[in-house]
Amino acid sequence: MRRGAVQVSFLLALAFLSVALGGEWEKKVYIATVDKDGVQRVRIKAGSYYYDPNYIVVKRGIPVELVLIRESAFIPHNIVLEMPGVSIREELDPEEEVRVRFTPTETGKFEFYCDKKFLFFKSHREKGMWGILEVVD
Ligand SMILES: [Cu+2]
Repeated sequence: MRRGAVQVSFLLALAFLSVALGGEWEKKVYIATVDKDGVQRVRIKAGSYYYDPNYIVVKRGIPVELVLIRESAFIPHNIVLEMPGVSIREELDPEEEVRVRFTPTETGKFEFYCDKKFLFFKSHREKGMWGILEVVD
């Protein structure tokens, strides 16, 4: 094989590996609306290794309910979210939706993520299992 071809196949292999192993983070935006019961309800799929949506916009001062659905049966996932007045760390369940409720009191962008990690492998967060909750007025 010529040198150029070797380099191209090497790059292709790398690209394939980075997708296969995670590490891709593609922004998936969801702008929450207020349900009839006055709650901003957001359904989030949590899989290996992503949240979908992973960029959520909510309004300040209105209750938020995150409804999390774990897509993977065997790989455990959770959600961690720290923001002023809110401290969440919930394990997710492959059988049942997990609901997390809070009311954002301050505007800003706050990161949520999965803090699972297997042995010496990259953490789920490093593999792309994180997102942003943006609180606006
Ligand atoms: Cu995870």
